[in-house]
Amino acid sequence: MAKNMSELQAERAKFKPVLPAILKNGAGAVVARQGKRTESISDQETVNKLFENTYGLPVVTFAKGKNPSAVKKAVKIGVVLSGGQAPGGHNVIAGLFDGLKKANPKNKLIGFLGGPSGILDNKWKEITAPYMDHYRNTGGFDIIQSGRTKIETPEQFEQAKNNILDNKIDALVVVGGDDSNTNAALLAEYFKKEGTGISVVGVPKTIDGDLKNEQIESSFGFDTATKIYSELVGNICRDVNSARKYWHFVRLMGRSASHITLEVGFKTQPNITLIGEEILAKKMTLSSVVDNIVGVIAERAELGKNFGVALVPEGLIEFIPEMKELISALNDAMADNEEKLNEMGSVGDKKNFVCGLLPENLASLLKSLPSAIAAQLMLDRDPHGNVQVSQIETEKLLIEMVKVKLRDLKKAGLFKGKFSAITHFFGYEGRCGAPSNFDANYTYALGYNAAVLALNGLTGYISSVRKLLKKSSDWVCGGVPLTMMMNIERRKGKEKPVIQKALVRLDGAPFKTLLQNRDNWALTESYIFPGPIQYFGPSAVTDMTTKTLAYEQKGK
Ligand code: FBP
Repeated sequence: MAKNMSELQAERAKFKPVLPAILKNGAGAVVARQGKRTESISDQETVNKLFENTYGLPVVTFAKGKNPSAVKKAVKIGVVLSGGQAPGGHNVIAGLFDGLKKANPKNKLIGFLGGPSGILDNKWKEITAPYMDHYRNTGGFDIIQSGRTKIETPEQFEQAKNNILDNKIDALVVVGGDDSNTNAALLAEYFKKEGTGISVVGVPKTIDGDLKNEQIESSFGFDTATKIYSELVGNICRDVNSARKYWHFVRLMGRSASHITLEVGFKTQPNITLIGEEILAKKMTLSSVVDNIVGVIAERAELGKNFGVALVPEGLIEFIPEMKELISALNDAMADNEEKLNEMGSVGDKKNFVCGLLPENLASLLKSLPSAIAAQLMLDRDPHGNVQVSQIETEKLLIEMVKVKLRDLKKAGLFKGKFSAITHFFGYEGRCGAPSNFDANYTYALGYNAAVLALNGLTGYISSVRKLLKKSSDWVCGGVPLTMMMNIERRKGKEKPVIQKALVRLDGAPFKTLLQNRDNWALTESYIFPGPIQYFGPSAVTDMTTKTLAYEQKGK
């Protein structure tokens, strides 16, 4: 066993991902079938104008056929890992590496270091076979690290182009979420406009599960991360059921979408599963969200059950209309006054300054929040203009408000129970876990497929591997135009083309399944204890993927 390697890692190193049959013989045995011209999901005219050279590309599906031109010339490909870590990133690079070497042993793969800033600073490392082997089937992005730098100014686009041309790179593969793939689309457009011949191909990554559509059934990492959180939440459910004295409030990552919370809800069946998208659709106030929680706590208390588990999506705060309005106004005010705010030392000064810029109702809402939450709402935005919801302790805010309401109910003789709460936040714990069999196979296929897209000279596409509920050998491969997934949204105070996030659909089968069950789960102890991810053993345990995918794909 190599130094610094656990027993599990040593065994996992031997795992051989099973490629979709269509990719098995390499790029030379695959032809790209093109579908019809596509349109962006909305704002077609504006998106078209912004992507004059890459708009409207057809969806591509790979089929068997001889393709000598994809393997003839030796090429050099650059890869970058962008944004938050997600289990399986190393296998994307392994698939890319193997796909390139199978096509032509002289092909080269280099990895830009530390995310997109590596492209701008020209920091890279060649991925060689022994280096790659050390990382196969492992979690993390440490093979070349990641970062959230956004390539946005004209100078940065020019710098990226020059560095890529100087390194004689033929194609760039961007492994990222919606924001990073938006950046990939912009780079593809710029490189095409400049006549560089450099292809850009994206790979759908994010534990959040919100980069998906008809052709992208799931982003990678969602499967493993939700399995890790479900193990932890299942353990808490069992602890709660054993001790019967605490309420546990668990905030789960997922930024703007509640897919992770919903999936963990299915896998563990806790008493409360809050879904941000539902709260937005029902235009619920913070106070009414708290009333609903209090309702369940009080009903359980009547049954003598002063315990339970509640799941809270980390993006919840952004879904409550009044908070959403406040965050959006804060985003604009902070973007317009970035320099001034940076000069201010104390949070109090910042709050006073910002309150002066907000409409009266929003200023008083900000002032009414506990000071820790107000400070967390005013933290710096990420480079894409997103509020950093991972830093906002919504579960603590909810508990404080629940306590106040229960105190009032107690005074009125309407609550005779006890309420003692414990908080958790699970996010970073799941992002670098060793990929499940599903994610190990899926990411390897996505990377290999990205190599085939690049070797065909395709640009402005995201790697698409479909029919994910089938055996991996039967998966369908191809590419989806990035512009097809775009719309116009307000970012950092300006209208921008971005890939639309796939939120939980309230008319979708996963959410409807929650609706059918949640009243029962609220008052009973229907908890499920999924236990840790299994890498060895019966296929029903090792190869199953998410309930979300199973419900979404049922009947398709
Ligand atoms: P990506 O969208 O880049 O995959 O990141 C997802 C995520 O894990 C969110 O769930 C979370 O809110 C955020 O990253 C945290 O970001 P950071 O790692 O910068 O703290």
